[in-house]
Amino acid sequence: VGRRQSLIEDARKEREAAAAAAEAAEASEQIVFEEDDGRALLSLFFRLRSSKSPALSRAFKVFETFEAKLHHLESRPSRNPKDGLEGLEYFVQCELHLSDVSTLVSSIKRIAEEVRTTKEVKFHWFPRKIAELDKCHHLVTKFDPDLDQDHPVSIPCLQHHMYGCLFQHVSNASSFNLSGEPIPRVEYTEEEIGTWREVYSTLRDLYNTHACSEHLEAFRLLERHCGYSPDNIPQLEDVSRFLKEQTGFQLRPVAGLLSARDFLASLAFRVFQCTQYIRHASSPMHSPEPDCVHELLGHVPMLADRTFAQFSQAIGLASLGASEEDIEKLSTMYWFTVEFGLCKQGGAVKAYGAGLLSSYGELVHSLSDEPERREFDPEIAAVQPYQDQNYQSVYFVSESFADAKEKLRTYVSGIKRPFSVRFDPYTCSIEVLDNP
Ligand code: HBI
Ligand code: NLE
Ligand code: FE
Repeated sequence: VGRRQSLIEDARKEREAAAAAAEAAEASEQIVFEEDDGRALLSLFFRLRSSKSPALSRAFKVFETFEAKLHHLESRPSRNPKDGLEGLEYFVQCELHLSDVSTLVSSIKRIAEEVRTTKEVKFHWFPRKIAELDKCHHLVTKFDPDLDQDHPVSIPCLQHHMYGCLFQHVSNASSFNLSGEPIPRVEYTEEEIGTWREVYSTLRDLYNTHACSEHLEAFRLLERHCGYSPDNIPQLEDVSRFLKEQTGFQLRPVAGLLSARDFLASLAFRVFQCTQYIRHASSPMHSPEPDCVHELLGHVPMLADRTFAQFSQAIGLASLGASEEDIEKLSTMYWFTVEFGLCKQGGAVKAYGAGLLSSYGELVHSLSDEPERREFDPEIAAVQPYQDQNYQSVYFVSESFADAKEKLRTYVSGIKRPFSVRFDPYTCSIEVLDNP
């Protein structure tokens, strides 16, 4: 009796939860989108009054309708005395689209009794078309849209490091879509241009001895063709056009730090999400968060290199639909390569990480005697602890980008996903191939 009581209690709770979820889904379209296309492993327990075929075949019609892949099916005589000798209890495990789970469960509830379920997300939704990246800008830091719209304002969540006409940057980013519209131009203030000038002049001198050859070469092109100079903060639109010609990478304005999943997903499409605002004048030589100095001086020149572009896209492709754990590892590896990577060149060690190339202080520190330098190994770099508020104490040194790309390929092939992905450059979309 105790067991039956608890089953009934569970069934009641399940009904209430389902009703609440349906109500929430109705109230917010977003929930439906979030679950769109992901896959779920669903375990179902239910009871049919009769073991005769109509009840059972109706139940199986439901699984068929939702194209659920049956992984496990088990039945046993019902323990409910009401069912007499006829009834059976079923335990089914199946795999189906995440977005179909609630409809399948409610369909089963119409024909069966004591339906109980548990669901496990098998993989997360990810964009398949480049236009779907417009749905991938979940900010990790939140802005207050009620802030003064006309005056330069500080950004509390960025720890007062940045400032500028925040409203302009946020609205540029949140309304932007990738269907060919140009990135809105920003008018920077004299003070902002002053900050840029100071960082630009200092870094430019240092690049000759500290930056890798790929960065130096692209930087020369950017000065010649893209308005890079101490007195001008280049516009994302112009830079994006330049990059598109070099490696097919394009820029997309973004309002701040994105979730690692969203940020990495865009790399799969050769889209780089860039902030447009600039760091605060009081700390020109280092900013813990990305800003346009970091994007334009650090990332952009590197994205103009063919092999580096392939490396970046490979991390992005590996992240699509990956588990939380693998996203964490990929983003840590991104940190120690794309952001803070060093490489060997002509017998010396040089910087290629954007976080180094945009920070005078850390660029000097990274090649000094202070930090530890280790040979790049993705397995190790993916789990190396780091902090993001100050200089790194460990850096990873690659033999070359080609070598880093090869090592990444090996690492990525060890990541388990129930499918594989391929980027189709003609349609800018992701082909998904089911792994048997
Ligand atoms: N978002 N806008 C932005 N810029 C980044 O560099 C960035 C991000 N979100 C996450 C992130 N970087 C890191 O987690 C990477 O390691 C992926
Ligand atoms: N520390 C870098 C800079 O000052 O430009 C930014 C790092 C962003 C991850
Ligand atoms: Fe960055």
